[in-house]
Amino acid sequence: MKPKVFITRKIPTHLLNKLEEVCEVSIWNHENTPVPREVLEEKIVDAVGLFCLLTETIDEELLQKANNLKVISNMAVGYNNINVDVASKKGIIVTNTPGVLTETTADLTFALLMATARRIPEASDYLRDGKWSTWSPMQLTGQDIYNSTIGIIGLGRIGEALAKRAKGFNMDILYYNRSRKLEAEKELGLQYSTLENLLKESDYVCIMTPYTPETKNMIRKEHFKLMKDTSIIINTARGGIVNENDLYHALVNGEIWAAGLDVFEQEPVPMDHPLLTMPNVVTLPHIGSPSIATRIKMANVAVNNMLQALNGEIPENIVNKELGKFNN
Ligand code: 8YV
Repeated sequence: MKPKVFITRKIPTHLLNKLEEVCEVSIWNHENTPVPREVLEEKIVDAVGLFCLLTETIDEELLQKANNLKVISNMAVGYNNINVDVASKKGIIVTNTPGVLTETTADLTFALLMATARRIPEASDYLRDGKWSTWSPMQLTGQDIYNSTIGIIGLGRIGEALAKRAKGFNMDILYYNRSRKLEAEKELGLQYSTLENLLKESDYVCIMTPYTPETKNMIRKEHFKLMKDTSIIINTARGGIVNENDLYHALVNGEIWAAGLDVFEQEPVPMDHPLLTMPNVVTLPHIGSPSIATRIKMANVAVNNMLQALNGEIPENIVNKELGKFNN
């Protein structure tokens, strides 16, 4: 009998076929509607494999219903949507898709930085709204990027890829991380900094750290007060790392100059969110990783992780590594 696998979103046909060769696959095939909780609750009962996205909350209550589940393959590098502790206690392997989305997400982060600094969406709307009737020297003026200072909070793979882009713009690069990255310091000329110093010195503060209980609300009221009034905050990591209410007030009070946000505490972001009313906030619908090629690579890695686990192997991208050791 083939093991049952539930997939919460459409994946490329060739990858679906690959799974179907060895699994009995059922799929939530509705592109624009997330899988309803009751369907997830029903499917989890006898699924051996769950292939999901960040949009699915795999919490303790759901995991307690899983009688046969061996593996959760998350098609994302982040896995804050999954209660990994409970999964581990139940012996369920959790996997993610690191590596393949690094450069694409760093590209988007730098694009958002540039769009925010030079007010590109606002300028585009200005033209299309028929407001371009004349020219005045200080109209739509932004901030310089070349030769400025960037502060990177979280120097993982994507943070380091962002630093490489910043180096091309001759930026001074500060970083704050749990541990020092001496090789990256040498190769890219990065300077290790305290969080306070980074906030004080940077023209661009980029949030690149994973979302964990330690990083929840990491940037709040007192941190905005340290920043320059010309500085810009960019978040392509997770919304909950920056306190949105405090960010809104920092922008209203002119404590910082602008923000570029690809992520929000609640996604999709409610349309009456105060940050959506600010002209100096550039907003994106969480599009760090979706280039066509990267999305196919992510799905491929997630399928391989699933197949390895179902085959009794330790998947290449196991998150709860203690289970891998135990199985060994
Ligand atoms: C995805 C992401 O868009 O990988 C991540 O952690 O945030 C993005 O790449 C999203 O997670 C898809 O599940």
